[in-house]
Amino acid sequence: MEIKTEVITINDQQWEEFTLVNNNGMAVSILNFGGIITKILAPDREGKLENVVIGFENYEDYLDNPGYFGALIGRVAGRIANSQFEMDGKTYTLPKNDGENHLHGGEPGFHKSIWSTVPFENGEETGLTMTLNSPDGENGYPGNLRMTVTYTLNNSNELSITYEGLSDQKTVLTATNHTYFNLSGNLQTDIQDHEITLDSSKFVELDEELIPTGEILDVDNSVFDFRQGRQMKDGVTSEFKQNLVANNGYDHYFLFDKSKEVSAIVRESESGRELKVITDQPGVVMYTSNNLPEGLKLRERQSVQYLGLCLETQASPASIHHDNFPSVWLDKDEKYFAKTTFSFGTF
Ligand code: G6D
Repeated sequence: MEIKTEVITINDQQWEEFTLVNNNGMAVSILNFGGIITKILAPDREGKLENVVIGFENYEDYLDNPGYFGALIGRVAGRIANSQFEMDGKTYTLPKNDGENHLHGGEPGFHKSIWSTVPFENGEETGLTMTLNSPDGENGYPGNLRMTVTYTLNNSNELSITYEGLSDQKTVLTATNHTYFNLSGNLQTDIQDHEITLDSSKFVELDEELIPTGEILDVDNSVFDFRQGRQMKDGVTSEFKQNLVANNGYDHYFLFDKSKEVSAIVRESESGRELKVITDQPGVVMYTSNNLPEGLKLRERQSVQYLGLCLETQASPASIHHDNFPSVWLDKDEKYFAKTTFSFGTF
């Protein structure tokens, strides 16, 4: 196990990039800025290590990062309708950064904050402990919130992300990571041929603004049924309204049936790479980069639509305005805990 550290000067800020390397040569690079995963080197079926995530060529581009590449997201990942919510008789108003709605915690949010970062390693794993204090009222959210995110890489090629939070007032919180995976290696192809399996029989219906309508739909007999595996491109060619509102793809919260230990599997047949997702979270937003801005200068190429697959494990912001959704409410002094493991293998 090894940790390499590099100082990167961006304008007047000094960022640090930590690269975690395990005994198989798998490497994960992470910035203290936004907790951003900038690169993951994972083996193909021949053992060839290639990058499997979207990342910028020039790090100053992470200052804008309209696609939230690789970033920690919070306080609330996803959209909050009308950028406000009621809590105990009081209305809280959040910044409108997505039309009339609030997206991904607002600015600066977790994705543009400098996290205090302490690397660690022992024989079997290496990682980073990252902490952030978000003051009461930041972006309109109640409560002084202390967040701790731990990235851990072990020698089984598993990258785990653990999120812990504690607020001195009742608040809302559901954090995630917004990495765009592409198992082809060095972004050689887009993700339309990736095969996805989800342990999910239900998903959340969206309106034209990508706001949950309050309805939970069955996946049966639709291109939202990933229980037996399905190629992502089915959502691109689909004429189903829910794929059309997402701009010809997926951008939806899937509720896990929790019938299997592994909640999601992604496979790419040319390379033989396989990614398994094990999580304690009740669901996942699967986003197939339908709205990825084109022409951004990435490490290997320019960005194009459908270049990466996001698996944002989390609870559902729909629970703020509707009953029967996985809750994002967090009581005063209640411990928030979430853990997701991304396990890289081959088939
Ligand atoms: C788009 O609708 C999508 C979001 O789900 C995604 O997180 C964001 O781009 C990066 O707004």
